[in-house]
Amino acid sequence: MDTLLIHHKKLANYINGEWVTPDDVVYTPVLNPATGENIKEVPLSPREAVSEAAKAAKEAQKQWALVPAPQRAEILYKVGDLLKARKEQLATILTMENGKVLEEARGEVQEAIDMAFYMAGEGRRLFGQTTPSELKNKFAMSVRAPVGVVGIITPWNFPIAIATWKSFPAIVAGNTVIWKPATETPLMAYALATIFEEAGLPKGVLNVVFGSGSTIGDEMVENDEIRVISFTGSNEVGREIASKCGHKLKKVSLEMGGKNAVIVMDDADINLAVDGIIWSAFGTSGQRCTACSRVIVHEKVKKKLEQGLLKAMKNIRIGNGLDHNVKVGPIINNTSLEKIKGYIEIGVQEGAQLLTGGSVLDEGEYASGNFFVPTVFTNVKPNMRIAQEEIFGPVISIISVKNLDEAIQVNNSVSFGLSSSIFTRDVNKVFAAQRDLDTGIIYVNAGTTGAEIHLPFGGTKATGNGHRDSGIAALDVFTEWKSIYIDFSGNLQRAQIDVD
Ligand code: UN1
Repeated sequence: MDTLLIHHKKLANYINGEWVTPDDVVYTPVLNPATGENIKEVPLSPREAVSEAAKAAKEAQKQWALVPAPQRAEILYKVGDLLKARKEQLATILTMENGKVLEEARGEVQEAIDMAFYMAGEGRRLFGQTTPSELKNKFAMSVRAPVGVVGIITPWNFPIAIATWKSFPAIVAGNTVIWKPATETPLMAYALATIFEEAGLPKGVLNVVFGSGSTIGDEMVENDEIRVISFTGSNEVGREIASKCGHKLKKVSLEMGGKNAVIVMDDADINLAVDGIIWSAFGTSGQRCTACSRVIVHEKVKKKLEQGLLKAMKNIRIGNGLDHNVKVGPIINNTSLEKIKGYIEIGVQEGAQLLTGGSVLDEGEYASGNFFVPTVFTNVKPNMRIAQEEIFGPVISIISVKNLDEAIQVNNSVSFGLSSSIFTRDVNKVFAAQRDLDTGIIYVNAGTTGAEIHLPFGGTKATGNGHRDSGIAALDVFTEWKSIYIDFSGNLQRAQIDVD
């Protein structure tokens, strides 16, 4: 991989093992969100790039499915080794295109490494089931078969980790992939495709097409060669994809965010809760699907928690994520910054009290980037828009409650259901909470972020459509169950009829 990828200012698509740029294509700049610097140009490809990739992927899939799974997995082991060897370089590039601080960028690359080795292990498992038959001398089993060509659409906030949650299980299971990365963060896509190429992945197994969601995403949904769509992104876009895929009866897996809460009970370790809230609310500048954006606190400890938060927030350094002292990096782009600003106005109008933050930083060292000060609203009512809608920035709303039942009811009173957390020392509350919190991920005595790759990732209600990324559950998205009956009786045995 050339350093900083980058002898060429302009990126190309990766189709059928070739780096190709469509004729007369328009490019859009990739801006470093901390500095505003134009670091690369990415093509806005036409729909035909997807059809071309789909043809190649379909052809390649016939052979790839015949490669024994343990051999397919060998490529993932090599990908894992290469990611590991280049962790620092990849993390630096990630910070430059996405803005997250270097420590977190390293963490994200680590997720990709973990996923490579974890899914490579599946090459020697991919377990099916053997099952007794109703009939004598008859053998029954079910196996996982690849679906075919799969389309993956990934967001800018975890540009390499989320891509690996989807592409690694798809590839080890014998599918071929067309990947549309976010145009804000194409360098991680370029890097991952280059690593796959170096690891010896046959041509056509992974194809990368850069472009806008409305063109590339739409063609991926429409194209009949593509049998599965796996999407992570906004609720609005996810719903549109779901309805189009529904009409075509195309399998679709969606992960679309959250309105995640930390619950702090009156018996909690308040210092620990403060640390958990700060890390999960303001890490990645709040731009995680799993970010904490509500704090549901027992009224008896509300003041103490607020004081703890204010004290801890004094020390948060905001700035360029390449600077080791910085804890909160920039917001991805101006559109997101404006959206966050809009929610501050909404919160104030709704009558919430702004405890700290609420403003843009745009002077001096901050002049060319997109920076927003970590923000706390208090005296928030559960039904206010700031407590219901996903802001995707460093903003939390404190809501006070009288007991655990009310805390759980408030937690569950939003349309999303991704992640939640509870701080308590009471074991009975722990068990009640893990049962009653209506989210796909639950933490006890930790913030709402930090999912590990070998567990299913996803949520309930408007967060998704019942599928999961990551963990073994990801294989359900990228495989079909095939049930196989082998009759060795030599007679015609009729199921349900010839049973003694
Ligand atoms: C996301 O924000 O979409 O659990 C992914 C976490 C990370 C992944 C977040 N491991 O916060």
